[in-house]
Amino acid sequence: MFELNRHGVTVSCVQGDITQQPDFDAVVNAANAELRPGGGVAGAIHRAAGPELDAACRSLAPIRPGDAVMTAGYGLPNPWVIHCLGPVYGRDTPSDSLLADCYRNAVELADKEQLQSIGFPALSTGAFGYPMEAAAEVAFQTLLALCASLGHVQQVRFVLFSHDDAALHGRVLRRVGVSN
Ligand code: AR6
Repeated sequence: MFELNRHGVTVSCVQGDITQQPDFDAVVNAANAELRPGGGVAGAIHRAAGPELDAACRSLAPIRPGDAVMTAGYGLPNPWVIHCLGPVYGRDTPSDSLLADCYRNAVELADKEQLQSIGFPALSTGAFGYPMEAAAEVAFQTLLALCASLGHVQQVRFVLFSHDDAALHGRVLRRVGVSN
């Protein structure tokens, strides 16, 4: 676990499952454009939330790379889910600015809805093929630059499936935090 505080916002990296973060107001779904269950994070979130989530998503789809939309969490331990469509690495271009849009739009939506805490998976780093270290740099640069403008969000947690991915995110967060 590694964390740093910027302008009253704590940004942390932990190993775990994004569907098991009961102390957070919202978790972020690594969605597909149609907001359907799919695999990876999206499959896990829809399994935990149940069929009401799939029904709620229908009127919001399709979304475009970089977009963020919000639904209730239904069977999840969180009241809210923010669904982001990350870029397919190298196909949706420029991939770095589209990935930055995801993080910016998700955290600004959470703040607009007066949420205090938001948990992210490593968007685009699974089926969408974004190299993890490069993705983590985009994520932390984007989020640290936003901290000063947030009025409600106080906790941003990155939840990584493996210990190695959590350790890598901790290293990148420390590095980005020193230079930003
Ligand atoms: N908790 C935390 N991290 C997870 C979990 C979990 N339960 N499950 C996977 N990861 P992905 P993408 C990690 O593929 O690349 C889906 O099929 C995983 O190891 O979920 O944005 C959708 O339907 C990886 O590092 O998201 C879309 O079509 C990261 O989460 C497409 O995949 C993201 O992996 C989205 O692809």
